[in-house]
Amino acid sequence: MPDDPSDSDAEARIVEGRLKLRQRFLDKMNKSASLADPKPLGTGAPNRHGMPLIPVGQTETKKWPVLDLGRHPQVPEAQWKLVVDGAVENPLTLSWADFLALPQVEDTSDFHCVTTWSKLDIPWKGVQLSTVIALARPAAGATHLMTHGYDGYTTNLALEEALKDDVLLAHTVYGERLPVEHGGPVRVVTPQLYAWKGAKWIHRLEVLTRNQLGYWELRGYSNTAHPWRNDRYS
Ligand SMILES: Nc1nc2c(c(=O)[nH]1)N[C@H]1C(S)=C(S)[C@@H](COP(=O)(O)O)O[C@H]1N2
Ligand SMILES: [Mo]
Repeated sequence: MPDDPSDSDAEARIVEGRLKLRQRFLDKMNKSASLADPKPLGTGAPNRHGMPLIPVGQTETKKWPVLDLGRHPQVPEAQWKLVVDGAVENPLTLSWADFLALPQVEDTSDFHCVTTWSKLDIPWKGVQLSTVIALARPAAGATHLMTHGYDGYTTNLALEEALKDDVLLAHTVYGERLPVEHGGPVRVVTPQLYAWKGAKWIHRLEVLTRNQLGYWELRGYSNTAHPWRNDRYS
């Protein structure tokens, strides 16, 4: 459990834990495709990370389509739980109140769906995924993360992707609570990867010591999912 949020020492420890964990993966992170690709494919002015604004094969949309397996679990905030387990020293389960007591961030980012639409400048609010992973203290051999939704959906992430600053556990969008169809109460967003890497209705973060495939990855979608390499299928 996180400490009392009114305790600023506790908050400082949480922030420090996040930075330390990020440091462990910084080298891999800086070499990852969305930060280090020498020839990113796409069009338009550089985005926040120096990549072309619209990745290759994508078209900007103003609408926000809903894409999922068709089950929209209704999880009231009072019953919502976030489990962090697997290769960690401190497995934990956060309640809604625990989650809201963690340091909150706002971040505006782009959303690239593999079905070729991109929605730009979505204003999210939530908790950095790295904050929650750091609380659980990944074991020395931890390399990947399996994210599980309440609908049974899974998707895998390398930790150097999962720990990026703009990867959020988002509970608010456009100033309102995240609607159920877009994954409320809480979803993952992965702005530097195709959007299927962000599990809606997030329920469990399972830290792994090797890569495992999630729902779409088992069905032929790419493990790495880098939009500026047209990295859609494996
Ligand atoms: N839990 C869960 N998360 C999911 C999915 C899903 O079926 N279940 N679909 C993924 C896919 S394929 C995409 S493109 C995005 C779509 O997010 P949106 O419906 O908010 O546009 O959610 C991703 N996260
Ligand atoms: Mo998708």
